Order: sequence, then C-alpha cells, then structure tokens
Amino acid sequence: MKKHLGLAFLLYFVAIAGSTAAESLQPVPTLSAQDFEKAQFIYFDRCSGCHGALRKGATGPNITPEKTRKKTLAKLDKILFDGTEGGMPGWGRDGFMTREETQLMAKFVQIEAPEPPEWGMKEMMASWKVHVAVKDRPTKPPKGKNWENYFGVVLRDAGKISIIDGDTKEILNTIDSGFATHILRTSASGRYMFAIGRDGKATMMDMWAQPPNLVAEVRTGIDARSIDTSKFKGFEDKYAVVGDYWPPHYVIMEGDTLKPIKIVGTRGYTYDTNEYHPEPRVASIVASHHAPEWVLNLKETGVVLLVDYSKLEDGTVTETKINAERFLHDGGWDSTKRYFLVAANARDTISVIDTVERKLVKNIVTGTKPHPGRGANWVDPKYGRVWATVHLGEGLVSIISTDPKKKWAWTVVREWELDGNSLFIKTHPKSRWVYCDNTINQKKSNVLTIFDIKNPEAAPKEIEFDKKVVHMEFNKAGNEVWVSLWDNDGEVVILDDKTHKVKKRIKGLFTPTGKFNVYNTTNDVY
Ligand code: DHE
Repeated sequence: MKKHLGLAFLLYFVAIAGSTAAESLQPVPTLSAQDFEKAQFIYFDRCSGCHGALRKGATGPNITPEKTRKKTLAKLDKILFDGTEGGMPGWGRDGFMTREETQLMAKFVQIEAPEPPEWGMKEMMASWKVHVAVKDRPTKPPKGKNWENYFGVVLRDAGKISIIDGDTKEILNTIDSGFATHILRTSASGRYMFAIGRDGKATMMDMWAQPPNLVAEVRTGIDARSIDTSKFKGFEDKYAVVGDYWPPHYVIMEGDTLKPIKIVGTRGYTYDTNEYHPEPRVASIVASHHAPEWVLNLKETGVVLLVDYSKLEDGTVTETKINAERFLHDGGWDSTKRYFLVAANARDTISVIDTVERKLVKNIVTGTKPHPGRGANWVDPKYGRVWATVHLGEGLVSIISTDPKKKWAWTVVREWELDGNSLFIKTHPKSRWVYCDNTINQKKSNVLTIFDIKNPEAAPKEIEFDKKVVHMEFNKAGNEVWVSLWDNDGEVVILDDKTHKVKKRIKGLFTPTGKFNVYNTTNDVY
C-alpha cells in the first residue's frame, strides 16, 4: 500500500444496501493475529472517517457484517479495489492498496468490528506535554515580522505543519504534529495555532516565538477531526476544545498549555427517530461571537450543541441542544458571524443555526452531499449577501441568500455548474473571484475553477496545474490566493488574485493540504 497521499475523503455508497434479506450470509472469515492488526490499521487510516469506527455508516453506508456477509468476498474485493460510481474510492485502482490488501479488507469487514478502546483523563494526562512553559514564552510579538500574515500549512502524511511567512514566503519552521494531520485553527489573539491529527493529538504552536515553535501537545482520543478555542470577550485564549470521532466525546483544555480540564461524552439519541447511537462523532466546531459558547456539530445524531464554557471554573458546562439534520459535517459563518451554516451531507442539506436566538433557522436542500469547508461569503450583484457551498456528490455550487431582510433569505438564489465533484470553495471580501477546487473529480483534479462575482452568468475561468489541487486560502491583505498541489513532491502555489498569474511556488512540501492564514482564521474571513 502506498502509505502516503491520503485520499480518505471520498464519500461512497457501496451497493450493499441493494442485497435482499433472502440472500444467505457468507461464512465469517478467519484472520491471523498479524493480518487482523494490519487490517485494523488500514481501516482506521482509510475507512473509518466515512463508515465510522463501529461501521454503522455516516458519510459512507453501514458496512457491519450483517450487510457485508450478504456479498461474496470477490464482490467486496472488487468494490474495494475498483471503487463505485457512488464515490467509493478505488483503493487498489488508485494505488493506495495492493490486491492482497483489498482482499484482506474484504475479509476484515465481514468480521465483527473490534470496539476501539476508550481514552479517558488518565491516558490524556499521560500524553500531555508542555514543551515551552508559559513563563518562558515571548511576551511581545516578534519585532519587524508581519506575524498575522503567517500561514500554517498542513503536511498531511508527514504529520507536520510548515509555518510560512506570507510576506517573505520563507518557511520559518516545520513542526511535528499528529498522524495524518487534518486542520488548524487559531486562538482569539491569533498568537497560537492549534493543529489536530487524526489520532486525536492536539498540538499548539506559538507564532510569537522566533521561529514559531511547538509549545504543548496532548492526545485527546484515538480519532479526531476538529479543534477550536474560546473567542468570546473575557475568555480570549483561555480554553481550547477538541471534538473526537472516537471516543465520541469533546475535551476542553487550558488555552495556553493544553492541559485537559473536562471531558464530555456525546453518546445519545438521533434527533429525529430517537434511536440510541453509540458513536455520535464530533464534526465541525466554531467559537460563537455572541456568547461564551462553542457550536459543536454531532454527526450521527444530527444535533448541534451550544456548549457554554463560562462556568468551567466550577467544572460546569451547559449544553443547549438544537435539532438540525443528519449527518452533520463541515460549515462556516455567514459574513455577519451570527449564522452558522453546516452541511448535513446524508440529507443534501445545509442547516442554518442562529447563534443569537440560539435556534435552527432553516434546513435548506442544496445538491448531493454539500461540502463547504467553511464556505465562501460575498455580495451578489442581484441578491445581496450570499454564502456558498460546493458538493461531494455533484458538480454544483449552491449560493444561498444570508440576508434575513430579503424576501429570498435562506433560499438557494443561484447555482453554478462545475464539471464534477469538488471539496472546497473560497473567496475574500476584497476579491471579485470565487475559487473552487476539483480534487475529487477524476477527470480534472489538477484544475482550479474561478467564477466572477460581478458577472455571475459568465462561464468560469480554469487554471490547470501539473498536480492535484486542494484547498485555497487568502493572505491577510486579500490580494493573493494560496493553493496546495497535493503530492509527495507537493507545492503551495501563490496566485495574484487580480491577474491569476503565479507569483511564487513554494516547493518541496510533502503532501500539503489545508492552509490557514493567521489573520483570516482568527477573524473568520472567508
Ligand atoms: Fe476533512 C474540514 C472531516 C477527509 C481536509 N473535515 C473538515 C471538518 C470535518 C472533516 C468534520 C470540519 C472541521 C471544523 O471546521 O471544525 N474530513 C473529515 C472526514 O471525516 C473525512 C471525510 C474522511 C476522513 O477519513 O478523515 C475528511 N479532509 C479530508 C481529506 O481527505 C482532506 C481533503 C485532506 C486530509 O486531511 O486528509 C481533508 N478537512 C480538510 C480541510 C478542512 C477540513 C483542509 C478545513 C477546511 C477549512 O477551510 O476550514
């Protein structure tokens, strides 16, 4: 198996559900202890993100043995090797698994899922390390450095973060992080950047140090995707929070040392059918600007939690539960930062949460599997303030009115066609362009598509690169867009936002994926 170049993002719909109950079950295969261990690792690395640790399904379908044993090993192996039209990656075809490995995984999914171990305070405390004590850190920002224009670039398969000076384009430091590092967020001041690895390891980096350095780390669980910090007035830089996939819980930590303070479980009931779910995973997290709260999105139950952290000094958190839709995934603010728009990808829906009135505004049906990242905000010449998402399941940009005063508020006011599925969309308040990647479009994963806000009916422009393009981010000034070329010999390409000419290529980056500008991440500019 190619260990590098993660592709564990595609949604998939294995045709398992098509089998009839009358079909007889295949016998349970046996595996040696060594093969079982190998299969467990491959499952964690490639499969659990979409199917869940217990295989009950989320973005991908349920693949528990009562379903998979209705298929022969040969059929399962074909699905694993070649993928499906519904979005299941062809792990063998694309070179990520050998035939031997897809055959092993076919057997593994016919065997009952081993329950991953719990991970509690004892394990967290044992993993907690403060590399630089608070008293030994700089008390002032670095002189002569535009540190708010630094970028953290995720080097996914290296499990590292490169901190790049956005002014000089120099790599200031490359810092160890968690396994298959996923995303970065910042503290309210922007001084600290936080990374989360798929192994639940949170790392904290100080942008004021010269060069920026690793100051603390803790392992919050076994599988995680999201991290954020307290941003409300009076709580700036005070707390950090990680949302785990496994165990299904969130962990609140000290904002300057990552010392774990509180663990809160998310196991509970689906919002609509009231069925108990053993594994409601924490998907996106954002810090409210209107209350000392985080907005935490629980994937499998479709519940949005507003978690009040203001009484944490007494050890108390208060949760408000808002019914939204299933399965909640990624999302972002509207331009006023009052409304949070989150994708419920199994229901082709964007749920809008009002963080002032603390309620669901509306569930808006868009296209197949919305996937906004944090989405993009701009002012449409006809419809006014809008926010938009791309889709994992079809080539579509859905543009939603976010101005509650308009009669078309919270409806899809415009749609743009893309040539295939996409992962991320981005713009900036100073830009007239909207950028979409085509990362999961097999025909043109190397293409960046650019729509014109001022001429929304015009055909988009396309820029071709020599490698797979993923994720876009602006610099602080809003005049450059940074794009990752996702490869073992990867690059970050910097385009001039006005002319789309290449200004600079930062080469020699191992599997660069997400990029996060300190200022834009701190201030939710997108
Ligand atoms: Fe992500 C955001 C989960 C695969 C790159 N991804 C998110 C968020 C979630 C999520 C819940 C929102 C975090 C937040 O805002 O707090 N991602 C998952 C998965 O479960 C999934 C589908 C499968 C998996 O096994 O992990 C998955 N993600 C991927 C990838 O394959 C990507 C392209 C590269 C990688 O890391 O392997 C990837 N995800 C990203 C990025 C963001 C993200 C860059 C943040 C976008 C932003 O601009 O904020």
